[in-house]
Amino acid sequence: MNADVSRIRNIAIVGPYSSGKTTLLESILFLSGATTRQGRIRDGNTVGDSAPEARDRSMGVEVNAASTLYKGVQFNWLDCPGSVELSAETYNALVGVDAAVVVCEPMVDRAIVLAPLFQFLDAWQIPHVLFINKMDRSASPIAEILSVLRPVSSRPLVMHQYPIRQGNSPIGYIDLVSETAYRYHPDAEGDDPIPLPEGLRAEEQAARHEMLETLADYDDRLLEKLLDDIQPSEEEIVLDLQLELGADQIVPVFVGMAEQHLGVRPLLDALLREAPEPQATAVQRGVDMIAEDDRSPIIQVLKTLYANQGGKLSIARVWNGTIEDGVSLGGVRIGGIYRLMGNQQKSLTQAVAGDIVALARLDGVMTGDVLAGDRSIARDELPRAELPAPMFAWAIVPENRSDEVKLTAALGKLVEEDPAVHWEQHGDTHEVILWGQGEIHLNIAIERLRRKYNLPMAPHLPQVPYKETIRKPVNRIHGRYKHQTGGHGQFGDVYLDIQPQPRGAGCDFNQKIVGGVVPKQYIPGVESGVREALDRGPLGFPVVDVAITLTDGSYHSVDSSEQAFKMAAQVAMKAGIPAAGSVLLEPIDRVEIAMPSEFTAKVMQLVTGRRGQLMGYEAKDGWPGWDVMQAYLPHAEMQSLILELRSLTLGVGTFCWQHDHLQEVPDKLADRVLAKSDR
Ligand SMILES: Nc1nc2c(ncn2[C@@H]2O[C@H](COP(=O)(O)OP(=O)(O)O)[C@@H](O)[C@H]2O)c(=O)[nH]1
Ligand SMILES: [Mg+2]
Repeated sequence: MNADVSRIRNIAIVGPYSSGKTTLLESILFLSGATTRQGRIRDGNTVGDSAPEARDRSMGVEVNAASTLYKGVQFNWLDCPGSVELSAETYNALVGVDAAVVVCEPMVDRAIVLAPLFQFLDAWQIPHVLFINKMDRSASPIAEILSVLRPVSSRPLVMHQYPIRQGNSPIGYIDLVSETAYRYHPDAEGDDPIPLPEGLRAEEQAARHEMLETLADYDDRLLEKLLDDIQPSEEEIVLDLQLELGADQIVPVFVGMAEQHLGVRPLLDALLREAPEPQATAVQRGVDMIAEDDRSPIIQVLKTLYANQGGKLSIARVWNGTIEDGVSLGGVRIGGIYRLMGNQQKSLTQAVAGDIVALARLDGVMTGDVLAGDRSIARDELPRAELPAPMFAWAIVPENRSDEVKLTAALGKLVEEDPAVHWEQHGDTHEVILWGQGEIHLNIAIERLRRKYNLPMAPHLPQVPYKETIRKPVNRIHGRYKHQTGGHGQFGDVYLDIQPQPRGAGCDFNQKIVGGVVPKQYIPGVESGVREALDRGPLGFPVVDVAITLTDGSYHSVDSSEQAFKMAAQVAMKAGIPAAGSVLLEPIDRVEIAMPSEFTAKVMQLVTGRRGQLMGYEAKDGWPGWDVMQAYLPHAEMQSLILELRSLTLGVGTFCWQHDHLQEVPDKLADRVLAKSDR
């Protein structure tokens, strides 16, 4: 094992949109000397969020990587986007870190927005601390802030610091481990120790006692000491914090104001002391770096991006071994190793196990992929984050017709950069459909297509793939095709019975010809005429669930042909299907909606208001305080469901769906659909 590994920490900065993650990273880079001036979100000059899509929105749209050296330890930071629509980007990155800093605001009314993130971190047992930022924005006592945050985390929150305020302004903190009080002093090498404020002694004691009791829940020796009223030493407490954070048993809590660099240094110092080393994570993921005999390299891609000049970069965690520039992994040659600082790159000759670096030109390699030694790309060798189910779609058309040929290649690269985007060409409507997590997500995708691949796109809601069928049987529908052109004529003549079939039965073609009135060799012509007519019924949509039987007909010994019988069948279908009473069918999806239970009643109204059929709801397994609802919803009503669901649920409601069946569209609505349809 490389000796350097213990000098590396890989830390993700995660949390809700606008909680201050990018500002925190900016402060960290400044305080550790990696940058000489602090960028500001509002000035658009931060190291993170450098992509135009991010600057335009003052919002992270993708993972930003930056590295610093702090007190001799190299920190690799991944600043992850907070928008729920971009969670896949965040989750893919979290897979490769050793710990996460969850940044949140001291909000007392929106704590629930942290729930999905905590769920992911705990499912993956990723050690994480909580940094309550923007302490200048809240006058609520820390105990009140914590009391709303606690129910959202399945792991106990352990106060590491107790804030000191003057009026409403935070001016310092008490470190509960050493019981030392500090006044913030961001410009110096550290904060200034001050005497413990007398007025806070009782609160400090209570908070410390609570911290120790929580730590003792996972440490019997500490528990015995507490029972015997023996004070544990500072080293013992630090060791417990380290072990219990490392095992994702507790969530240490810090406070501060990233924009003013307040509370950032103590956070860094605690991470330095208490955050797990890379080796621990590797073991947890099933890679044993300690095995002396196996130093063959294993890497995993956490993020893929195409730089503006078109070069592909894969941000990867080195799980094992040492990689060198130019070597091949999984049959793919590494075309450069870089350390990233926002959009700046520094070239490296090698990277050791435990590091996170950017690798250039890994063709064909996707986010989440594992590359190892001589083996081929392993897609499932190490655990990878599950992609969220697509919830929102746009149909896209190139603004310039001539760009159509470039589209497939560009969409391929787009999906490489963002595996949460899917695209398909719809079988019925032939539209190119982009699937994703919502409007923000797809807008970013469309801006990337425009900016990186010079493909301006016009998006619109996709057509609903309606179908049509018939209501009643009609028999002996006659179709005759007779044509005389020059010498050789054409003649076909058929009688068809047309019958409705149960939903889902599909379309059948049969024949009951007796005595060869339609010769065998012409029957395939009849069938193909019938099938072509079914592709597009009188309402303009594919016809489903009908049975067509060829019962009778006649032929001409010279003029008949397969083609003529095909035409005759089409004549019969054209008359027969409308006579059988055409009806419009719409796709109905089975949906499963998850939301905090305080919103369940509202979501129920949303579903019934959208012609949904509610099947019921129950507590969501493993998600305290959440419900999951089952319902059937018309696909037409699903198109913007996620937008309303989010606005009802502070953004955290989600759903997954699958097509279930087709159902008749109510008459009034059908009239409206048909009036709008340009078919
Ligand atoms: N009042 C206050 N504002 C802050 C603080 N930290 C960050 N902000 C502001 O909060 C906004 C969102 O910050 P940003 O770092 O982009 O959040 P992110 O979306 O989590 O990356 C920006 O306008 C910051 O200037 C803080 O400590 N106090
Ligand atoms: Mg950000």
